[in-house]
Amino acid sequence: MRIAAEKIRKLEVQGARNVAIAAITATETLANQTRAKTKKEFLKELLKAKETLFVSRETEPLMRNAIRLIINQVEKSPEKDIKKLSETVSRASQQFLKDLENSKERIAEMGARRIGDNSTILTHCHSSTVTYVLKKARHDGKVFEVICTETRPVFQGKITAKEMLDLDVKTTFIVDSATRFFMNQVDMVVVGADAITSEGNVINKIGTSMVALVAQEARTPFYVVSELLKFDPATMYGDYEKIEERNPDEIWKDAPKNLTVRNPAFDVTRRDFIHGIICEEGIISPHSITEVMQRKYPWVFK
Ligand code: RUB
Repeated sequence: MRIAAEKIRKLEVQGARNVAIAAITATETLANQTRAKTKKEFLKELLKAKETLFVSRETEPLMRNAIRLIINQVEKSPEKDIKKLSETVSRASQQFLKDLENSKERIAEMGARRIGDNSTILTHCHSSTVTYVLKKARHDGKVFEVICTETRPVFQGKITAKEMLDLDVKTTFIVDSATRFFMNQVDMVVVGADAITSEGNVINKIGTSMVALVAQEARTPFYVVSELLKFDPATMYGDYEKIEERNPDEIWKDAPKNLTVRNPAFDVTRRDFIHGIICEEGIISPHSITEVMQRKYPWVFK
């Protein structure tokens, strides 16, 4: 479990979806290899794993929703036998992963339809959901260009750029601060999400809100592609989504002493900047997120 959490913390596993998948897989492995003798011990192990995973990256409600759902299945099971309980974890994990995969396919189908033929798409950071939508659009025969921001400080834009080239998509790589310079050539901005709040605001890689601001000023449509389960129910009850602040070394390794270097990993894009959230339920307004969640995933609020 520690190894999985370390990989997540160090960004060896990157992007909300991949983080959630790695956490689910690690939880399933832990349950399969447990030495617990009683249900109480088994639950204690699972809860400890949950803590370790949750602190590995703070702004990842998809991971939190998944792990909570899985542990909840064990808590409410009348079963006492450890083998059976570990099978419960496996079943819940596999079901979650399957649902996640289905959501991705639905998002790709609808998202790909929104990609205009001969259009230019700008994206920020690396979102596996965004690149999957673009892959689907490509396979559907759409011709488009992509502009990728490099995404300081750890350059996830390079992952996006390489994936686009693998799809034979004409790709341009720019520094983050060149976004306004190119925005007038862009037909649509598409970004992923790490978290969605009850007010419909979206948290994604640092710089996303600046891209949204620039897109609005240039009248360029700005879309978010996201599984609904990136919704954070705690925001509904007053909590703010925590913004992970990473090691300043990522920005400047041997920075002068006494210099303060800050490294927030994410920022908040207000719903007014977002044309639509492309999710498994269709293209929805960020304003309707809580309603859609209550209809589709009522268990999230329990
Ligand atoms: C990645 C990032 C991605 C979202 C969505 O940040 O902000 O846009 O996580 O990704 P980091 P996905 O590299 O710090 O994890 O669509 O793959 O869930």
